[in-house]
Amino acid sequence: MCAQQKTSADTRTEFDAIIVGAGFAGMYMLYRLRGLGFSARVIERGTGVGGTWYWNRYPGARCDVESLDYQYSFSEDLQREWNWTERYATQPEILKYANHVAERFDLFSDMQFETTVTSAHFNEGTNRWAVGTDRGDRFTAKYCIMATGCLSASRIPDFKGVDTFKGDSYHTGRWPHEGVDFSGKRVGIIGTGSSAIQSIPLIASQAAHLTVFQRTPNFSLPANNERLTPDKVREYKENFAELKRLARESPAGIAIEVNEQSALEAAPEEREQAFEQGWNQGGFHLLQAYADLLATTEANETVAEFVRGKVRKVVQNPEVAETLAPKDHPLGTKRICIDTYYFETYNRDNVTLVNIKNNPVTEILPNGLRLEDGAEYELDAIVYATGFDAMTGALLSMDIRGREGERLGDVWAAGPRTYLGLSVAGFPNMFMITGPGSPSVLSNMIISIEQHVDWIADCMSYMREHENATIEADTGAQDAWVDHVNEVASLTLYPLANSWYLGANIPGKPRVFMPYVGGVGAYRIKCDEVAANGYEGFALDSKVMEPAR
Ligand code: NA7
Repeated sequence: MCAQQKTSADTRTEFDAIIVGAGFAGMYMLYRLRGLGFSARVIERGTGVGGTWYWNRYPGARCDVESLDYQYSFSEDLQREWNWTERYATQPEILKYANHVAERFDLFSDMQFETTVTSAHFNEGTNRWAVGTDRGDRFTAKYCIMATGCLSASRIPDFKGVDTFKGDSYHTGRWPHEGVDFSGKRVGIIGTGSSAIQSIPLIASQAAHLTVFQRTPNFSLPANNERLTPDKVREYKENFAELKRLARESPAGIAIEVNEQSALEAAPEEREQAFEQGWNQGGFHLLQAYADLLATTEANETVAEFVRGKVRKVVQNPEVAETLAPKDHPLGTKRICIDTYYFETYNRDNVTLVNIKNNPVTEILPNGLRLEDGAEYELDAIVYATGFDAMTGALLSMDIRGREGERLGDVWAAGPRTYLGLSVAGFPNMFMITGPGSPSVLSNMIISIEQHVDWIADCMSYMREHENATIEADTGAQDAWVDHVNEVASLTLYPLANSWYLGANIPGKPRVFMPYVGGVGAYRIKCDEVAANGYEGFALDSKVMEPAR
């Protein structure tokens, strides 16, 4: 079935809630609201569900959280009937899962595809949101729920001449659905973040030549991906409820045990052995070796040097190895990448690494690109693996206006300010799922999505029961939360890196550490306490009742 056939045939324009985005957040939000008897419409720009997994179809795209951990936990039947095949699921498999969920719970009938929300204005007379789209729709809803994703506004830097390129160019986050054949082509890839690190080995195996333009080397750990055995899957399924409980209470939304010992207290040989074991286990396991690896620069340096040593061992050309070995930020302060044969790829004859740290791309030419020192590279295809306007980009791409017509873009001119990452003062009845100021990208996204969706659904039920027309964050509570988010971030190593967590990848974007580093478990307790105390820090208004519909 194609998306046009799936898209809602419903002609209503008034709903209890408009949900923007049909990724994992929007899908589960719709499921919960339906179950509670609220009317809702999901508006989605793409032709299908899946969000990140709909858009990021570049070769080698996989989740960096293990598949058994990266799945919904709300339905026992769903988890029992779905079987992941690999330790780290590929993008096609995750997209298949998203479609399975949408079909299994009949979500498509309340979804509208190929539609971009362009505006959302709060009407103080009716206490309703007016939501406009690029197709001319005008919806109204009591609630406007932003399920727009943290990494959905893809970004090509404004290089001079981007449009003059005569070959084919692609952004990893907007990959063609039909795939790309690079056979016989001279390909250039700009960027060495997670998307590049996953796609480089596959593009290199196909292209005539691949030139990698690297501004900042990244720490990358081997996935050690493998087929999941039936025993492993059975064991996970049998312990599903307990594992999910542990994940919800954990710092990062994944049920893993961390050694309580300090890396600095261990003897060098013992430490080497512990790191080797973590490295061989694959993925983020290396970080479990000691409790303080992400806490102090000294402890961090022990593991960072271990990883640099691995790069030097794998990459045969010492100069290339040194260029690939990250030294400008502590390990983990930029999103760690999980790879399959990334560093090995630089031993291929058809791969060249170009360090553009102090010699940036100055112009895209009709047949390639030019660097600041005048060097030119002839290319048949360019892959922009240049990332996203993270966390705020998708929200600010819409004209969102709250009380007195105030624009979200103006309110956030110096960086995002939210209460709990869920709500913004002055924007009543608008919720964000995994918004800035919540653990979001520092966690297993599905766990954080479910927590926010459940909190929002409970809040809407509470308001219905108490006949509240609006809920709105207090400015004081919001200020206190923003201060807390900043304070805990300042106690960590995160601010030491120029990361997209800080908006540092976008020239001119205010440098504010956007996700909440306090941990998923502690954050959940805080949100639950707020709700249990009658939505402490929010103003609930019942003076103006909803108009009859
Ligand atoms: P990332 O992680 O933001 O990576 C983008 C890469 O592009 C990164 O290496 C950037 O270098 C590079 N970049 C960005 N702008 C430029 C310019 N102007 N010139 C050269 N290089 C540039 O995006 P991904 O898509 O790889 O991954 C996003 C997340 O998806 C990832 O963290 C996982 O959570 C999944 P920089 O480091 O800024 O120097």
